[in-house]
Amino acid sequence: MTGTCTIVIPTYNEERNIANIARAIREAYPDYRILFMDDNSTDRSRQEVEALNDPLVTFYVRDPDARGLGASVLQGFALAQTDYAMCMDCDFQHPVSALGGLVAEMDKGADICVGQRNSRMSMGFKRAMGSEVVEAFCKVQFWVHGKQTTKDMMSGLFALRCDVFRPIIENNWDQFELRGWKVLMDLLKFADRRMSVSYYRYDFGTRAEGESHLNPKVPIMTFHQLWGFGKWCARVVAKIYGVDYYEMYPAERRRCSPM
Ligand SMILES: Nc1nc2c(ncn2[C@@H]2O[C@H](COP(=O)(O)OP(=O)(O)OP(=O)(O)O)[C@@H](O)[C@H]2O)c(=O)[nH]1
Ligand SMILES: [Mg+2]
Repeated sequence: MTGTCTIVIPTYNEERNIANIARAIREAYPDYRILFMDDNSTDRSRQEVEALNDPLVTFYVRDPDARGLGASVLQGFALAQTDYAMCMDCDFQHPVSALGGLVAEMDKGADICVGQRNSRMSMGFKRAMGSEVVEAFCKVQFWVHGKQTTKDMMSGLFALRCDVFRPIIENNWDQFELRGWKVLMDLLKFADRRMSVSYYRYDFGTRAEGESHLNPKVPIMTFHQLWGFGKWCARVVAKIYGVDYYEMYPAERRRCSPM
């Protein structure tokens, strides 16, 4: 192992944030590695990172046929060569000042440290309430299926021990929601219930620059992660949003009768 922590940052067209976030992390944490997992951005993201000329920053261009936020983060975790890996967004919604706190929790012996949002209100009232309701639903499903839950299971900021999670990722790759956004939830489906979980609270912010990538497929994919009843809910949500569920999940066309 070389160094303590790799910060895995999934990116798509983040030219207005990408160099700023790398600089901010480097200024605060001189020894952290930064691994941008980029899904073939069409803007100047790559040039922005290359101009930094920082040997601890990697711009990894992913396979265009295997795109997905979930896949990007999981692949980044599997590639990390450090004791810990942590994921965060590129747009400063996750404060750089929180990263050291998560690593300090990991140093105390945790297998995973979840960044716990003090409030979700920066997303706006409607989205924050929706997020809380969906999270409660997820927790019930996890409980019904005998799986480990955590606080803030949909947090996009969390750190983990690479030696514990690399085999989980490699052994279950095809079962993850690879285009989905709720990576922590996906990992918890396969993690040992006895693992040690710690928390670090932080203030969730608003996007600094650039445009949001959130779209109606995100809640559909989140429900799809939640076994049979979740998949049924995903089909209902797809219908509400006018999204073709079977185009998203063609393999299920044969198994389920259309609604
Ligand atoms: N690799 C990869 N990264 C993505 C993809 N979609 C989004 N991202 C990145 O995932 C992170 C979260 O996306 P955001 O657009 O910030 O989503 P959000 O935080 O729900 O939306 P806002 O609150 O409006 O910022 C950002 O760093 C994006 O660049 C994707 O398809 N592939
Ligand atoms: Mg964001």
